[in-house]
Amino acid sequence: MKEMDTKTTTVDTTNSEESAGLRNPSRRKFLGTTAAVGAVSAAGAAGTGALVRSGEVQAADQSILEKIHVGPGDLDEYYGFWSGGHNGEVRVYGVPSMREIMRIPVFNVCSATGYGISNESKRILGESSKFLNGDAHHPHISYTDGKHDGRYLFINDKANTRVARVRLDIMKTDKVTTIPNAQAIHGLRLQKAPKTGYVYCNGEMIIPLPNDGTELEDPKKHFSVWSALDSETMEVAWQVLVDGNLDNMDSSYCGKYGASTCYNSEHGFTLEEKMRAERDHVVIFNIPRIEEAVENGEYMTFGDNGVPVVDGRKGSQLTRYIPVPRNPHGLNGSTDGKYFIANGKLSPTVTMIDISRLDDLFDDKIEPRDAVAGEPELGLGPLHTTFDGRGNAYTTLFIDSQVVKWNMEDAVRHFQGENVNYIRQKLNVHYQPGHLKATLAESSEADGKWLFSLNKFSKDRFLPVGPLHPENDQMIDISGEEMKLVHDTPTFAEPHDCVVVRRDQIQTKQIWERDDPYFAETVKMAEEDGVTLTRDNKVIRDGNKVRVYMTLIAPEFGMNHFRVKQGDEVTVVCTNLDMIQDLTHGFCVCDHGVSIEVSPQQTASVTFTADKAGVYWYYCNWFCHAMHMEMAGRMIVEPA
Ligand code: RUQ
Ligand code: CUA
Ligand code: CA
Repeated sequence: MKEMDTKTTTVDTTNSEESAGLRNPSRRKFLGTTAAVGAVSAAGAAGTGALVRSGEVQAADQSILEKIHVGPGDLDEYYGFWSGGHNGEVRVYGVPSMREIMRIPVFNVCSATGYGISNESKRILGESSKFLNGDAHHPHISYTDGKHDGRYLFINDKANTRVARVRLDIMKTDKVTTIPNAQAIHGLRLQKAPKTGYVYCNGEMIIPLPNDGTELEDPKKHFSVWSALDSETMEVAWQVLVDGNLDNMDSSYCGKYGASTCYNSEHGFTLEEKMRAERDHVVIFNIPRIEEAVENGEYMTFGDNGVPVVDGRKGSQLTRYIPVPRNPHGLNGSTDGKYFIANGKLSPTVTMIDISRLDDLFDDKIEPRDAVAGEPELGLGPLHTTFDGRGNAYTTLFIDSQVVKWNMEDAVRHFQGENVNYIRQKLNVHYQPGHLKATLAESSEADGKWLFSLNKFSKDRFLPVGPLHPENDQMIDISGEEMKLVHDTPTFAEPHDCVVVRRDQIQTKQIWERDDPYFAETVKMAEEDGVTLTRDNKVIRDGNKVRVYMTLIAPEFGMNHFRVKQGDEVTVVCTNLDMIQDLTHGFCVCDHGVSIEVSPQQTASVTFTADKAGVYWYYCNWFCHAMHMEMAGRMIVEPA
């Protein structure tokens, strides 16, 4: 097996021939050019791209430009949900225009909406609201029968070991769970059928369990766990202890299996140790067997979190370990429900695991490697794979800076010894792609229209902005025989992954409903204070705690001033009485770090200390009316 020089993964691999072509200042980027590549049917199955890297620049054809142009006032065909990487948020794009429509704060603090500042968001973040950072990687949308149902989006936080749920009807994060017995949640996927009951997620870093200081050095005593959360309560239902770590994962459309790559079967602590073995593995999880073991009480617990942990280490009847070439990364389930595809990273191959053979594997009728249906060689640094619903797969080649289109059935035939070429085309991307995703390619409805290559480096593709460069998400037309590069979108802080669904699959509310659970706790507090939020403007003192209830109607606050004493803990509860869509107000107090969004019919609250005597203006910070600037009032703080 050909192995790449691992050093090159961290070294810039400038495609000089492309750079030369791309530095032409008169080039009209958007309207213009495709680093097009000819068809590669002539390329050998093992070809790594030399044949097709012409670097030739062609004018994109007019019909594609018409397809991606969404005129003023027109709406996009798809919603795209992009992870915001270590900026910690989710971004909503319109596809194909690639216009950013909204940002949904998840693991970050948002100055505009007050997420991480308001009491409602702090309740959602719980204990973890003390963290100001997050690292969001994998956004996934809930399912009914293998199709997206638009209820929820779930996403992981690698940095602070969390999983969050976003309600798609209001596009707000409504639950955040910190995962115990794990460190760094990475791969995350959902149960696909009959309905998303479980949210599955991977613990990436190996740790001693319990991680309480009693064990610090022995690598054989470091493990990771695979977790299943209940998607409704967002509580951890159970975990599976495994050998090695877990990287990326997917679940089968039949609902029975989960599969996860492991790049550190060695239990290594250092880079060298993690690369020592020729092969690592994919762990297959048998979900019915795991549920049965939990049911029968065959589990352990660690520390005082009480989460049942079943033993899925090598030799367990709950898991199988399928050896795959060195340090695999992405794991993608094909949309026809047939294969789990593990992407080789340090190997130029991807490994196709035949899901229909997994029953036999668990019944010990076949050996682990007998479940492999194909292992096509695609090029250097395969990281992730996506699908067009027409039998083709598309894999990113990080080192080669290419997306390779290949045919799954031809790859299987080749594996069986037939002399067929499974590679269809290699397209240069700019540069070093990680994830890629085609429209609807995480569901049984993959439609093979657009593909996004999420490239880690952008180098010369955009106006320079200093040493920190944006990433480059490239849009590729895959509707025809040939992939065609049509658009570059700069993105901030490494959006690891995205999911693109039809617009009819998402239904949102235009204004809040008064009985929304998002602010139910705050409504309860008001009731206890005898306050009717939609009517009253009132200050309630309770020792040194002061609660200020205020209504907002454009362009006025219900109170043009309120009085507190220096040192008081002040809670301001704002209720927007406007009923018109788009009429959001804000509540911002000068010099107190206080800012919250109050959308139509929403109640939002914030608590802070009035620690300085004096006059402090509060104002509406969301432009709402011709008299928006005048929408302000005074907080009068009497000296202590
Ligand atoms: S990972 S570049 Cu965090 Cu999804 Cu693969
Ligand atoms: Cu209310 Cu601006
Ligand atoms: Ca390894």
